[in-house]
Amino acid sequence: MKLVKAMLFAALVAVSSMASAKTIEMDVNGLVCAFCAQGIEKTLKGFPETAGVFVSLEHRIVAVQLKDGVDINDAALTKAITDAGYKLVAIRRTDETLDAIRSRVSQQKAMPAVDPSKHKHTMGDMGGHD
Ligand SMILES: [Cu+2]
Repeated sequence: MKLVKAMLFAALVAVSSMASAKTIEMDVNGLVCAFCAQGIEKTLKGFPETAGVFVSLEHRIVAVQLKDGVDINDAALTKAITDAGYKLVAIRRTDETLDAIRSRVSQQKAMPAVDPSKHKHTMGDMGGHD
């Protein structure tokens, strides 16, 4: 009986922590210039679950605010970002708003800049690099 209770508790915790995640924060490598940011933003706004997107080139952070009660699974996120030409390094789910993430990230030290001449975008194609 104890085991059943423990399992039930674990299931409840899992459900409630899933339901409470409002924002997905991701570390993404390969974001270099404003076109990268625009491309990734456009890609993520393509998900019907997305309420808003925040991209910090300086910190290689991409955050997706979710609509109420929905989530985008890790596999779909990984595929979208990989297909756009970037590398998804980490995924975190939080209750922070995009504004909270924006202000937290702005306090952090920027990553070393990547030389934008090392990559290029095709005009009109905002996603990924050659
Ligand atoms: Cu770029």
